[in-house]
Amino acid sequence: MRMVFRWYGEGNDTVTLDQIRQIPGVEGVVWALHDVPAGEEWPMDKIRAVVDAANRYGFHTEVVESVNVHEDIKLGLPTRDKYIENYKRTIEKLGQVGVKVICYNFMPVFDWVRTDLNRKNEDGSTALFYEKAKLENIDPMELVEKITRNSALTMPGWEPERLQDLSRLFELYKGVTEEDLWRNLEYFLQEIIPVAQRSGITMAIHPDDPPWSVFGLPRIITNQDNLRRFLQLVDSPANGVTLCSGALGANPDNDVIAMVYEFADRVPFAHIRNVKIYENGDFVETSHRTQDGSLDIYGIVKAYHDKGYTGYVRPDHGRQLWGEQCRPGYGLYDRALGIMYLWGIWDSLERAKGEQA
Ligand code: CS2
Ligand code: MN
Repeated sequence: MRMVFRWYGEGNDTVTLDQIRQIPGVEGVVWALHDVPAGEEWPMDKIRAVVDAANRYGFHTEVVESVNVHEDIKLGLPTRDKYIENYKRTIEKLGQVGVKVICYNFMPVFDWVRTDLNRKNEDGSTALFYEKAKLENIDPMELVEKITRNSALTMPGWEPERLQDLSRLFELYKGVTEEDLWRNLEYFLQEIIPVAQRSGITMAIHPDDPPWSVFGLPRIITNQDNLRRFLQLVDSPANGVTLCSGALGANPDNDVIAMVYEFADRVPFAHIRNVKIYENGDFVETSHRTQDGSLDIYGIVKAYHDKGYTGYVRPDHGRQLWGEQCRPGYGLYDRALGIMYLWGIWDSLERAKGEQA
């Protein structure tokens, strides 16, 4: 596995490249132009500025997360074609600077959804929390206000321009079924995958987080059967998945280990983190260790190892520890601890394999 670390860019992250450099075994940063609205073409000078900044610290910039998809594409509106053209131009430019993987998602309106960004754990740390009953009873607008109020830095997926239009978007999604969303996704893939392939890039869709419908909006990248269907929509090596254990694993019916065994060859990028699921359907993000949550992180890493995985891996979200002031989920400490746990498992498996041989 090739370890990478999400970095939001100069002035947009409390974590610096200088700090990331001190985490063992991190070879690259996962980045994006967070200030370019979804649908617009990424300007080359801004792309180069991030690449240069990362390179100065010895990091590569081969993984981008995310190039966001404009809602008109997900809705299948006639205006989608101009946004798809912009998306293609961005893919080509990223190919020119050596990007290998582009992570994106196809969730209507919202990206990830939680009800609490600073849930206090017993040990005094805080974490992202999803309270099922609360989500079912909260008005989406209220949730947006709460989420944006609780984070000084913009949360990915909760960019103001994406959300200012909320009621209009909900209106547009009325009557859009899961099958409509599948059709719109297929249309998008048929357009962009050949461009990605020519550019030396694998597109890697991020699963829906949580992997079920929220606020009555359709969601389709939610389970093993749907991932299989997704990969067959355009059966090309340039059409892949960002297998996010924490997103998929929030549904106890999802067997993430089985998904790794089935799809590893089409997973250029893996997010590995743990969640603790409660009986009432709530879940909280925990430290990476298997014992600390509901997911068998050891088993997941072993599955990648068994498959001879050579793709990129990042610890996903972490808790906020030791009073760290940071973007919720994206502090330095817990993600660094997560990396060391993942390396611990990986190195032990490597050593054991060497001894057997
Ligand atoms: C998620 C998403 O993995 C994550 O960090 O919280 O924000 C993810 O970045 C997007 O869904 C990918 O497009
Ligand atoms: Mn993820």
